[in-house]
Amino acid sequence: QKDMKTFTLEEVGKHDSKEKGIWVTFGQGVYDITEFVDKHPGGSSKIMMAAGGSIDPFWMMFANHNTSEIHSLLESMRIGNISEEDAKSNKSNLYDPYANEPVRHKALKINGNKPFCAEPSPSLLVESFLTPVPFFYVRNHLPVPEIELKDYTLELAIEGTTKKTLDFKALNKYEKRTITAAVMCGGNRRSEMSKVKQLKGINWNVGAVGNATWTGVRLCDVLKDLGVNEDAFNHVQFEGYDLDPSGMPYGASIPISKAIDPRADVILAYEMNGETLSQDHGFPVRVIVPGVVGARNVKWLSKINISKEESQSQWQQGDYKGFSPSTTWNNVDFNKSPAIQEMPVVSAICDPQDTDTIEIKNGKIQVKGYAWSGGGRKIIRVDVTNDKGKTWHTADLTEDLQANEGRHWSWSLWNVELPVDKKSREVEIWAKAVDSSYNVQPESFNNIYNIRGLLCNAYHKIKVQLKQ
Ligand code: MTE
Ligand code: MO
Repeated sequence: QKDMKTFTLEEVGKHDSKEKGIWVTFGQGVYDITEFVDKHPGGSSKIMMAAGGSIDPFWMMFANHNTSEIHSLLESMRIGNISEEDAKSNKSNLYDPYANEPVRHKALKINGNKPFCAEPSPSLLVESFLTPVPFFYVRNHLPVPEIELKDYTLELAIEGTTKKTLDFKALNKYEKRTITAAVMCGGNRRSEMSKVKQLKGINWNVGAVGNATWTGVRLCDVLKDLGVNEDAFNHVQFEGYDLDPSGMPYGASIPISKAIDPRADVILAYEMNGETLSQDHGFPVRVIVPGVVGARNVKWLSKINISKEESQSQWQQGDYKGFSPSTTWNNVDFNKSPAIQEMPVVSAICDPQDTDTIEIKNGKIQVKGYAWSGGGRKIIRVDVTNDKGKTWHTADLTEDLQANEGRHWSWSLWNVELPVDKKSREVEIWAKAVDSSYNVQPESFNNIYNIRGLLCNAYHKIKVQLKQ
């Protein structure tokens, strides 16, 4: 590296397009990333923000780049150096956008720090029907924005043109509503799918889900007041107050049919489990779209835009989509898959956990978990086996008894006693849930594998040791 060519920042800056070549700096290194841009897992538009400049602040913000694989990938594209002085002046512009993040509970297992991503342990998860806020998983894509209630505004726009701006008080004029709903990340249980083949994404165990009450106002009431002609538009877009280094907010959208349907229970929530929304979960206002993948439940809501188009954000267009198991990063076309909205049926065994050693009581073992399906579909049964499907035992369910037909937004907790052979040292346990459309989980991850590790809903299979 020492004997490589030295470039000035000005020279690097000229290389900011496909035609002129795309160069970036990192530390003192200069890299030609022209060929790599289209293969960037975070989307080409994201990496292009750094074209001709330093990627250091981006990697500070998206600290998941800090792995040896990614560093050596970058080094393979190195073409030279900038001078030591230039590297220093680049560095002095850096500040840590994560310096003021909220304090989190120690029980959360951290899957990523910048942005913060964490989940509770499986056994803690099924201790209560409503997930206590400190134990509710956190999935942030950007630094947490700091918002003062007195300064909070929510912009309401139709096709990009602002029609109204509400402050927190104005929002509270709408009728107060409470729903109980689970929120689940599209990548929940990814760690199991990743055993099939390498994939990209946070290595979630089974805890990227939680169940809570959400209090706020109904989106359909706010939209009605706005006077939206629902036949003229197709999507309702949301933006958050969390911004990337170029000032682009987190964004997502849902179909307008969902947004205006009073029975879809879409809520602009300001309370979670009866308390003011916490900073990590979207203070002061987030949207809860029950039955729909977590990514559309936009936190720190800044803007609602009624549009003919979906959100154009990276998270709607270039992420949170499913693919064939044969799709690779070289041939993937994100335009060909629709954005994930309603989630498929899923279940997980939470207690015991894989590799645990457990006790037999009266010839039986106790098994607990959760099950959930998207679109308001009720969990009608959870089947559990410890002989690879020769015998299925039906679990007892704890569910939201108040939920109406087609509006089963909560998860169901389940427990079952399985008879075991006293002589066996190890048992393998499988669980699968059935929803009210008689959808069932696929048996294995092999044939639902996808490069982003989303929609990980195969049977949950664990092995435990029996105490002799
Ligand atoms: N909203 C904003 N503004 N920014 C985000 O990064 N993450 C989304 C969604 N809403 C996100 C967001 C994703 S991918 C998920 S899974 C859920 O929030 C997580 O919600 P939670 O952190 O409250 O559990
Ligand atoms: Mo997510």
